[in-house]
Amino acid sequence: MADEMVLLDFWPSPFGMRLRIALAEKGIDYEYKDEDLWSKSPLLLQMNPVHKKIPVLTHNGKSVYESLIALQYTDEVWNDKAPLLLSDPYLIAQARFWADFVNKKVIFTH
Ligand SMILES: N[C@@H](CCC(=O)N[C@@H](CS)C(=O)NCC(=O)O)C(=O)O
Repeated sequence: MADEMVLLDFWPSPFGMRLRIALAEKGIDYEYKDEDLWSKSPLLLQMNPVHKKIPVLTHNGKSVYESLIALQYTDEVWNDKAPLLLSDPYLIAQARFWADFVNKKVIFTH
């Protein structure tokens, strides 16, 4: 049975963009649902009850949220397709630095 993937997102979100890029790199098909962050859907509230934020990746009905955790999950589940991190520990550290930089410096609030 094929995996059922849904991405709850908001198109300008850099956090959602991370996941969209990773899913594209890995060639994973998914249903895209754009959220209205000013009127959040019951699905978003149900799937991310802790932060109530996008992006949320649902995989066969189970939700994964926080974009870096969802990226890591994607990389672990589809570890045979386009690894997201290189094997050199220094290059991995650099990639993690920039991921952390986006977390700390890119702010989207309403
Ligand atoms: N640390 C979170 C940040 C996610 C985030 O800030 N999402 C924003 C959109 S870019 C959001 O859902 N905002 C709605 C809100 O704050 O209620 C992640 O990496 O997934």
